[in-house]
Amino acid sequence: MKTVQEKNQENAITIVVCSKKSDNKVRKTDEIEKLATTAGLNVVDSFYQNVKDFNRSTVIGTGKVEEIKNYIENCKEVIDVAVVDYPLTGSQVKNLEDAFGVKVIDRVGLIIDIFAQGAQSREAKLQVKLAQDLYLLPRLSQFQGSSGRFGGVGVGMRGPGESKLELNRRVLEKEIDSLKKQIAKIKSQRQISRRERLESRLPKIALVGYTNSGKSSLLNLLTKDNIYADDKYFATLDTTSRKLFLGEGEYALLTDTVGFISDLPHQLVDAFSSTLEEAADADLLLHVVDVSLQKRDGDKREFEVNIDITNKLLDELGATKNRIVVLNKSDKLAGPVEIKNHQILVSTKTGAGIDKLLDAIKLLLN
Ligand SMILES: Nc1nc2c(ncn2[C@@H]2O[C@H](COP(=O)(O)OP(=O)(O)OP(=O)(O)O)[C@@H](O)[C@H]2O)c(=O)[nH]1
Ligand SMILES: [Mg+2]
Repeated sequence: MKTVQEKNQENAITIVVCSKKSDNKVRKTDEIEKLATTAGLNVVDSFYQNVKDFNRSTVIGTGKVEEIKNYIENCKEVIDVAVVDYPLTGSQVKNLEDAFGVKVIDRVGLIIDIFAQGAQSREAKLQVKLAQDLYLLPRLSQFQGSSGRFGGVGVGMRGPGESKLELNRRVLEKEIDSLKKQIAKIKSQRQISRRERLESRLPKIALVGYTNSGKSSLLNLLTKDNIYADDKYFATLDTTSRKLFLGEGEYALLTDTVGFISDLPHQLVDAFSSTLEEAADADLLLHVVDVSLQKRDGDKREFEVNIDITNKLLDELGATKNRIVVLNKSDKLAGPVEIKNHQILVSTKTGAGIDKLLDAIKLLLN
């Protein structure tokens, strides 16, 4: 049997748990698979269970546990990790690992792992480390046990917080405290430079929205820049600000930042709060939406659900300023869509609708 390091990629199965009436199996399966792929996993198969009465020790029922255990044992591929699309306690992870004989990671751990792999700036690295520590704290004993059992490598074990094996609770709490202070210091330094920016009287525009909606692509198009944009979740983890020319000597400062997702782990919201609040605090928000996500999701379509999720997070962050909803990727639409007030249809790929968007920006900033 090859080890993870030799294979270079871990094989995974995903397990989707639907517990609410609003949970959509197809959407959840697609999303967790895309997250797993973004984290570098090779998804071999997906499992699903509609859970009404929770099994306290394993979340999914004993029959499902047995079915998955048999699958893993008999699969021609060596399965390295089971990704559970549901928040698990430390003991639930341990019980599932005991049953399956492979590493188990939950959705929160997976998203934090993606952030851990992608963080570049000092601030993003500190924020990710804080999120990892906040996630780890209630799971410390389980983590130490499991990392020993499954080699301490691969998904869930990477990034700024990877050398946690010798930590105890007291050391971890101290580190959390120190990280919060370091992040606050960076924030206050940024506020000084922000004041400088305000003094230069440039209005501030922030790009917000669901991950993979095209925020970075829009910044690139509007400012003729070339920052990283890619067809995966959480391509952007660092805040980037660029000057945007609005015509006749007028400029604004356009800021791109981390994207949103349903059930964004609270550890990440807490750790990235300074970045997110600052974005939400701009004079104008461009809420970017991938309008090509037209699959039905209950009474709504997928892009409409994404709008609701983003709005909810923005409300939580206290965003009160003007918003333009930018319905992006119009080039991928098969037919016409209804455009509501404050919505503008664009494509950053073809440039369609961009002039109209710039007009709306100018109008709202004046
Ligand atoms: N067809 C089409 N693809 C687009 C359009 N805008 C962006 N994309 C693609 O969508 C993917 C995501 O774009 P990004 O700009 O990275 O999206 P983002 O919102 O910054 O994503 P995160 O930083 O990961 O949250 C990339 O592969 C882009 O090339 C568009 O108008 N049409
Ligand atoms: Mg981006």
